[in-house]
Amino acid sequence: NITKPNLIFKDDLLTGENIDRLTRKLKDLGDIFNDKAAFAQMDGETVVYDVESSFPVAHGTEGGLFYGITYIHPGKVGQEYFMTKGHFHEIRNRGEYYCTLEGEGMLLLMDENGNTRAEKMIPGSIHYIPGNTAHRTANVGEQILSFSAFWPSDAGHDYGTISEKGFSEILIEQEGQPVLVPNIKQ
Ligand code: S6P
Ligand code: ZN
Repeated sequence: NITKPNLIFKDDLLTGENIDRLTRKLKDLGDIFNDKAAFAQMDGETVVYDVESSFPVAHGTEGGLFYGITYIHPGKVGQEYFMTKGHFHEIRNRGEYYCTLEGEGMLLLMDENGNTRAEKMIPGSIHYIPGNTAHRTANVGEQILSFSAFWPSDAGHDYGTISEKGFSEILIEQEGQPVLVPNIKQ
């Protein structure tokens, strides 16, 4: 029941051997949401996001590019919006581009000194993620947020740093608006 953007990317472009599809459910994301009491009340089978990626060259290849579309469902755990795990790239200096396809979101960016900032995502918005910068996306709207991503094939993913410490700020809804507030977990 995911609304797919049918204007640019058709299903038949995302078929073949080098396509990877993954689904992240609430039960896979226990460490990223701060409100543990609200989390415990929710169904672990709830889908938070799906990612379809195209890997035209082997992982680790220098000079290649990967492409993927992420679909984040609308929802919240307590006041915190549904969001991705978030990661640094394993080769820290590798950058990435995101382009929003549909919906409304926020891209959280944190440098290695723990400074977090956020960029508003609206259909057509293009976001440059510099190297050495952790990135996470949150759906702040009421429909699916989807965006395409383009990153170097040797970038790799480091999820450990974020899963231990999180971002220095979290994105919550206050009076109907998304606001960044300090992460008390840190
Ligand atoms: C990959 C790129 C995206 C994310 C996707 C899910 O470098 O940034 O394709 O993998 O948005 O987020 P995460 O943090 O679970 O990988
Ligand atoms: Zn990335």
